[in-house]
Amino acid sequence: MAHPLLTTAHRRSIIIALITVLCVCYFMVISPEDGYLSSKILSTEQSVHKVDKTLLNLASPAENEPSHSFGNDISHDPSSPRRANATLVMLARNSDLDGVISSVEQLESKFNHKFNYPWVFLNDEPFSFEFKRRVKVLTDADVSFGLIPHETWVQPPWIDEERARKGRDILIKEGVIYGGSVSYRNMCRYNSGFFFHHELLTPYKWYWRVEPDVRFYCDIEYDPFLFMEDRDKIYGFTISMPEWEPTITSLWSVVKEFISDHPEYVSPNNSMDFISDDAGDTYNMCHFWSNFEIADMDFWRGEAYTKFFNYLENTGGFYYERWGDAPIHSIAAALFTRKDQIHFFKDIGYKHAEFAHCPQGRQWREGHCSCNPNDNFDFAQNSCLRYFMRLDDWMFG
Ligand SMILES: Nc1nc2c(ncn2[C@@H]2O[C@H](COP(=O)(O)OP(=O)(O)OP(=O)(O)O)[C@@H](O)[C@H]2O)c(=O)[nH]1
Ligand SMILES: *[C@@H]1O[C@H](CO)[C@@H](O)[C@H](O)[C@H]1NC(C)=O
Ligand SMILES: *[C@@H]1O[C@H](CO)[C@@H](O)[C@H](O)[C@H]1NC(C)=O
Ligand SMILES: [Mg+2]
Repeated sequence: MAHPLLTTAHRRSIIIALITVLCVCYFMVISPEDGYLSSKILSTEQSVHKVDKTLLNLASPAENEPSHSFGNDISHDPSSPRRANATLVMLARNSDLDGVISSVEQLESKFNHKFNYPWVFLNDEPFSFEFKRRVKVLTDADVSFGLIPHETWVQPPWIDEERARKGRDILIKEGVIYGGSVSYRNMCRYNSGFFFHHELLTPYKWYWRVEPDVRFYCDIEYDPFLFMEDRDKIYGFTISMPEWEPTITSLWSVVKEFISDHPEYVSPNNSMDFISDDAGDTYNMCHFWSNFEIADMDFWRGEAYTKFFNYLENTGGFYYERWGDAPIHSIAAALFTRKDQIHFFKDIGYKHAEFAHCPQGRQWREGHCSCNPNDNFDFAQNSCLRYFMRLDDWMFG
C-alpha cells in the first residue's frame, strides 16, 4: 500500500530520480566498453586461447562464430575462434633491428602469442638476412618482409627541389625535429598515402601499426580488431598531442579548400571539435599520435580519403613543408568518420619516446600493467585527450 503522504507526482519523481541514478552508475562505473571487455575475458573462447593452441579442437562449436582463413594455421581449424581480417605492421630499417625485436617481443608476449595475427615488415631497402632471421624467431605467426616500391617512397620528380630545399632550410633554422630530413618526409608521405596499397597489406582490412622501440605495458586478453569490427569503429588511438605548427603551415587552408569542394565527404557527426576550437576556422594542431594505430585500411582505400590524399599530394606540402602522417590521418578520421567510430584504447598501456599512456584503476590492475600509473600523458598540459573527450558522447561509443 502506498504511503498516504506520497502523492502520485511525488512517487513519479522518486522513480525518475532512481532510474537516473542507476543509469549514471551504469555508464560511469561499468561503462559498456568495460563490460564488453570483461565478458570477453570470461568467455570460453578466450580461455581456450589462454590454454594452448593445440587444445583448440576442444572448443565447443557452439561457442565459436564463423571463422575465416587468413593464411594462418589455426584459422583453418573449423572450430577455431573467430578472427579478424587483420595484420600487425611495422615500417623499419635494417638498422632498427634491436628496437624492432624489443617491440615485437613485447606485443607477442602481451597479446599476439594468444592470437597469432601475422606480422608484415616494410622497408624501402631489402631487409637483411640477419634482420629476417632475428625477427622470424620471435613468433609462431606468419611473418612477411616487403620492399616498398621506389615510386611510392622517394620525392616525386615533379616536386620543385629548389622550393623543397628552401622549405627544409626554414625548418632547420626553426630547430624543428627532422626539419632537414628528406627520408623522414618520404616516411610521412608513405604512411599517409601508400602503405595500405602495399601488396603485402592489400589482403587485409585491419592493421595495428607498431614502431621499433615502443613499450606495451599491459596484458591484452581480448581481440582489439574484433572489438573495432563489432562496434563499427574505424580508427583507434592511445595518445594524442599537438603538431609543430611550422611543419604544416598551409595544411589547414588546403583541408578547408577540399572540404568546400567536397562537402559530401564530411560526416554530419564528425569530430571537428577535436581538431578545431572555432568550428573549423582554424586547426588547433591536435592529432592522434600515429606511431600507434589500430585502424581500418578500407577507410584509407576508400573514395573520401583517396581524393583527400591526392588533393594534399598535389600541393607538394609533404616536401615543401613537412606534413606528418599523424595530422593527415587524424584530420581525415575526424572529418570523414562519425565521432563514435574513433576509439580511445584506454586499456592499452603504451609508450613511444617519452610519452606514455598508462591505464588507470581497474584496467591497470586487470592488465597487470608494468607502467607507473602516474607516468600518463592523458591529462598532461600538452595532451589533446580533453579535446577528444569533449566530443559529446565519446564514452558511449
Ligand atoms: N625503412 C625505413 N623506415 C623508416 C625510415 N624512416 C623512418 N622509418 C620508420 O618509420 C617510423 C617512424 O620513424 P622514426 O624515425 O621512428 O620517427 P619518430 O622519431 O618515431 O617520429 P614520430 O613518431 O613522428 O615522433 C619507424 O617505424 C621507423 O622505423 C626510413 O628511411 N626507412
Ligand atoms: C580482407 O580484407 C580485404 C580488404 O578489405 C579484402 O580484400 C579481403 O577479401 C578480405 N579477406 C577475407 C578473407 O575476407
Ligand atoms: C548522428 O548522431 C545522432 C545521435 O548521436 C544520430 O541520431 C544520427 O543518426 C547520426 N547521424 C549520422 C548520419 O550518423
Ligand atoms: Mg618512432
